[in-house]
Amino acid sequence: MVLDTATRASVLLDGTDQALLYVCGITPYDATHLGHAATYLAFDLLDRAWRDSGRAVSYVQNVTDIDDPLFERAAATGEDWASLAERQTELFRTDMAALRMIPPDEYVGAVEAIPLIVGLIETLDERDMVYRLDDDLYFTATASAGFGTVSGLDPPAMVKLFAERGGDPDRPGKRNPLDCLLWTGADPGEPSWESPWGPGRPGWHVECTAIAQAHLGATVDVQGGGRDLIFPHHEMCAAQGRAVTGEPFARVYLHQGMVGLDGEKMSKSKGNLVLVSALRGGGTDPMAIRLALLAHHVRTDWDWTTGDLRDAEERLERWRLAARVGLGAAPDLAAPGAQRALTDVRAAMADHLDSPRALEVIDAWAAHAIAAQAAPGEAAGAAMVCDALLGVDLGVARRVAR
Ligand code: 5CA
Ligand code: ZN
Repeated sequence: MVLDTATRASVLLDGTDQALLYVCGITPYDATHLGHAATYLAFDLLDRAWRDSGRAVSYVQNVTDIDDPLFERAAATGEDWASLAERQTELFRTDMAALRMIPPDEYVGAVEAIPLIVGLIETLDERDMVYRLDDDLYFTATASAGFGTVSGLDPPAMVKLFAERGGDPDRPGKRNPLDCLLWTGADPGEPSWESPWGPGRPGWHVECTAIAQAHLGATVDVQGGGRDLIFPHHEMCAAQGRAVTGEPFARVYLHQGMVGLDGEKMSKSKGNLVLVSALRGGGTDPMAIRLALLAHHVRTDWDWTTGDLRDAEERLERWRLAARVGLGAAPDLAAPGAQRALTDVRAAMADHLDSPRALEVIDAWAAHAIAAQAAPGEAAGAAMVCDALLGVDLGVARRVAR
């Protein structure tokens, strides 16, 4: 079960053999901070749980390689925006691999998705949900049936958040303050692309709607991201998606809590970042970073401290010590200790991706194994459970697999 943001209910994520996952990807500058990593970890756990239950997962992430902050950063440092985006996307992929996130089937950039985005705007236009203001195009968001059902916010709260998170509720000439940009006319000195409405570039929300629908279909099982994306981003994606197909955009909306530093949300724009690459560069074991993130529940907002890392390093050492006896042995998942670990970690993951509880399960196994000397097959089995369900490599399972 997971908690659906839209209905505020715990819902089962079972269903057909195929699971469709769309997670909002990075805007490629200053990647990858620990907040990003926490978000992608949450969906990696979901991906692993789905695969463990026998479902085939189709997983797509976008890369927002057209966006003001990216262009501004490139202009400030004198770097070409496209090479900045490419460099940061590559760094992100390397960080994700180091943290043992199963990669999505596709990373789709906004630039390469322009034809899809133009097509989607044309369909919205046929439905009479687009209007022009100067050189820009707007989506009549509030006219879309079901607008507001993802965030559950009332219009004044939406207007306030819209202004804080990149929207333009006060622009004169808009039909409704909450209408969102689909296309912006070209600004001199900024990158632009040809379209039926003249040169310009796409808005942010329409990027994710177009990519998700083209690559996964009308309705994904889960749209995911950090909690900061509930409004306006996921509300707008949902409204556009429904307007195009008449179907719900996502069955479930799942959000990761915000990771902060010193009491503030960790964000590129504030500059209060701890980067995965900086920790790795300083010699931190990526598995300790992963364990530090796993120690916090998906739904909890939390602040990163050096204590998080210290605790995770100690835990990793204990787990590796317990698993070491399994080195080279064939994993025996039927051994009682390994079987209990498998059953209990599965149960924790099925219960709202409760990773702190899963860590307690392995802690208990490790304490028992260290005190009572687990048999090699059991230790290799428990290590396999950590590897497969939690993505934590204890240096045993991989050697067995070779
Ligand atoms: N490109 C858009 C999504 S389409 C974007 O929000 N990019 S981002 O680089 O700002 O964030 C990437 C992902 O990390 C998003 O899902 C976002 O919700 C999540 N995220 C950003 N900051 C944090 C944070 N401090 N804690 C947890 N998750 C975060
Ligand atoms: Zn998105």
